[in-house]
Amino acid sequence: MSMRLYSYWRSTAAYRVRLALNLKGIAYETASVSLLPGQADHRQDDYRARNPQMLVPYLEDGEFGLAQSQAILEYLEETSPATPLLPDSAKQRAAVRSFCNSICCDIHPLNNLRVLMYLKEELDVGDEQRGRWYANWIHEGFRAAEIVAKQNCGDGPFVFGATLTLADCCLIPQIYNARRFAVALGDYPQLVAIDAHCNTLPEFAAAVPERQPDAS
Ligand SMILES: N[C@@H](CCC(=O)N[C@@H](CS)C(=O)NCC(=O)O)C(=O)O
Repeated sequence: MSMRLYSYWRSTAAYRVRLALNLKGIAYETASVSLLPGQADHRQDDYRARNPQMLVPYLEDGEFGLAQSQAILEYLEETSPATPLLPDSAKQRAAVRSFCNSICCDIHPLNNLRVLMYLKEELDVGDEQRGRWYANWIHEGFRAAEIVAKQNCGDGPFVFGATLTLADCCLIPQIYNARRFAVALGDYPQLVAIDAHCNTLPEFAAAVPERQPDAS
């Protein structure tokens, strides 16, 4: 039985999981969960029964269900090791996870939909200031990611050199998201070059939000 990914086409966190599934050649079906404010499927009872956090992605592998993209990536890595997305050595694996955390723990949660909605609806923060909030956390995170990528990329083309890892699966969706919110990326030539290369690969092309069945 193929896996089922509860996903929204523009979800940055679901995009990470799509990349890992594609790179590992794992067949899956998409169950669309709209995050659009008027619809908010993720806040309905049936989805909440699956994932009490009311966030996407959520992966079902038969009877087994799992929330949190980082846990899902690790699960896929352990259960489908034939195309590894973590390096052999413990030190390199830790370095890849460290890079992933810098994006997934320290950029993305601050700019998540519910945070932006809270700023707007509860704290009455205007569009211009919310844009500044958004860009600030991207720049803060990408300034560091650019340095770490430069230290590790060598001749590239990936964050950790010649080998594609989970670092690329976490970086590319965050760059997509930054562009969507019109954040200038001129200070991050290394990150932009990695993104350009990754997007030439079919597994990345197939994961872009606009190519998903629920894209609108
Ligand atoms: N730490 C979670 C974050 C998941 C997450 O924040 N998903 C977003 C979409 S990228 C979401 O469902 N947002 C709904 C909301 O903010 O209400 C993960 O990595 O899976």
